[in-house]
Amino acid sequence: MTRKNMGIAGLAMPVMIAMLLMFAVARSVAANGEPSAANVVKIDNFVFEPQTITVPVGGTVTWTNSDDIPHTAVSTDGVFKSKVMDTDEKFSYTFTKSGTYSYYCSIHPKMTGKVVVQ
Ligand SMILES: [Cu+2]
Repeated sequence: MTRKNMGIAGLAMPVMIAMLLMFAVARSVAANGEPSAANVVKIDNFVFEPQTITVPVGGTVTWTNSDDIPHTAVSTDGVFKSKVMDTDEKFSYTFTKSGTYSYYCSIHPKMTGKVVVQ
């Protein structure tokens, strides 16, 4: 290796380590700050996806409206009720008791889904 190459390697190493550290920090922020992808119900094309979602007791489910028309998520038993979600709006609810929670879209009642808390 020439002296010039050694210089580049010596500079590149700390930069790479710094980038790796920044990547690790960004990842841990995403893991703690945002709801995990597993607890997200996406609404698109008049469908709740996944139609049945299972979360632990104390888990939070976040509904995200990815459709270009408004939807809601309303518990059949009145446990939770979102406001009307326009495109890209979200609604979250934390489930503190185990059970099966059926819900539907009050604007389009044929849209149904289920949250299983266990
Ligand atoms: Cu709807």
